[in-house]
Amino acid sequence: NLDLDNIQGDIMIGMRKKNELFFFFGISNTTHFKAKLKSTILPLVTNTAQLLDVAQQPQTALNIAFTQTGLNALNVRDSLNDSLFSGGQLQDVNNLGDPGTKNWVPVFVGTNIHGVILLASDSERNMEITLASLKSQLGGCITEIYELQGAARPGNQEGHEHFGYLDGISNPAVEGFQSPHPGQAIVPTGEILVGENGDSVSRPPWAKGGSFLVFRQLKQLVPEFNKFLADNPIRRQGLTQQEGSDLLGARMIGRWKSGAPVFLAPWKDDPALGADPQRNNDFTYAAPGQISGNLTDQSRCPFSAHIRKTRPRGDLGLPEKNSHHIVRGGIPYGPEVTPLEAFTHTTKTERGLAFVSYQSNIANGFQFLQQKWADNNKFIHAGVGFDPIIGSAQGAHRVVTGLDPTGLSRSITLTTDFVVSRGGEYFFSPSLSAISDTLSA
Ligand code: N7H
Repeated sequence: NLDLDNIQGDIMIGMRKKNELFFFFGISNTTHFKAKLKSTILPLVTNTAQLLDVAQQPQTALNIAFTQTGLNALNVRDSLNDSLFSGGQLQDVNNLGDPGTKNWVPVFVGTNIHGVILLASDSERNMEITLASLKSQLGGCITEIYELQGAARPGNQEGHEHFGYLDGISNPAVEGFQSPHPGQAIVPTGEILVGENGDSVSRPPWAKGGSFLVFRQLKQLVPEFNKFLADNPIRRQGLTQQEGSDLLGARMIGRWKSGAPVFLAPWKDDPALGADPQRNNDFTYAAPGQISGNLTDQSRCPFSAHIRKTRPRGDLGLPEKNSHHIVRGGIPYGPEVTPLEAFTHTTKTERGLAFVSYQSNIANGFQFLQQKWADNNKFIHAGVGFDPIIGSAQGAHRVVTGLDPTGLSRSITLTTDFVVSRGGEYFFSPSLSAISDTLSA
């Protein structure tokens, strides 16, 4: 009984187009912006029902979200009661493992961003036309602060992030909305949507059906990551050097490049498994016959693997009742690795992931996964080390164990962060009725 016409489309299913553009803006004239929000922007906002129905899908989908300073600029005085949102991401920097803001894009160091418009289209040209028309219509009432354009990678890399791994496989199913694939978490509606069943925080009534949007610009050092794999192959009889390197990479993520989970395919990639939604997420880290995850065994998947750190599945007991799930959106940005970059093992032009996550509570969602799990070398127990992909120790070297299946207690010291945070911001993605009746009123 969710009102799918009223919930912005990116939150639960994602706009899923080949191109996506993030346009960050400030509000310079409140009265005019409110009028334009209602007359120009609201009619373009894509809701969830529209994305579900192929016949209704717009050529260019649009969503919009606001920061706390944006709500202030709109004279919306009610508190959403999420202190991380109210403070903004800059105030949270020391909890996220970033080495301060020295790597941050300067526009994120501050609280001047009032909102972000997300545009998505299979046609880059249509997306740009929509943006140009928006800019000209909003010209008198906003300031243009920043744009980041993302795109699916070319050819058979479509759907894969820049390190080469298939992404977007595992997102939770929202109760009452989606029926889960095998292995998918089912979460109460209120874990993702504010004011819905399972969200225990008191919210202003207009916030119902909205969600907090965490944005992070995460730079990826791809040639450096590839060199690390090439230099440190897992050595095991029967594996070539290349296969040993591929195995190390797969164990850092918890999945092979095809998406096949290492827990189900521990030695070699299995592209048929990776491509099969009935099987590629169907595991709990429990051995056959066990009812929860096995906290003594990482032979099939390291405890530190990115997907095990950020969703420990049965390791925290089954059924999976913890409140730390997020819905991930986002898209790769930046060009493909050039031959020169590959040859010199050095990134020359920035590329990475325009990371987006949705949750009803930032401290339980994104921040928890980053701080309490990925950056915590004692999670899931002492000796595990950092998440080798996104774990961060304020720039210090990171020790990781469990990556080498031929010596599970061996630790590896990572002297490079292959993912570098360029900062971001915390937003609220309101329902369409909140836009029309509260934010533009
Ligand atoms: Fe992660 N990667 O390519 O290495 N991620 N991630 N992530 N991530 C996942 O299962 C990646 C980041 C989660 O349900 C896959 O859909 C990269 C942040 C969660 O089993 C791959 C970056 C956070 C899951 C990557 C990045 C998370 C997940 C496998 C940054 C939260 C699902 C595809 C540049 C704080 C776990 C899939 C589950 C999966 C990669 C960032 C969280 C390939 C490169 C910041 C919850």
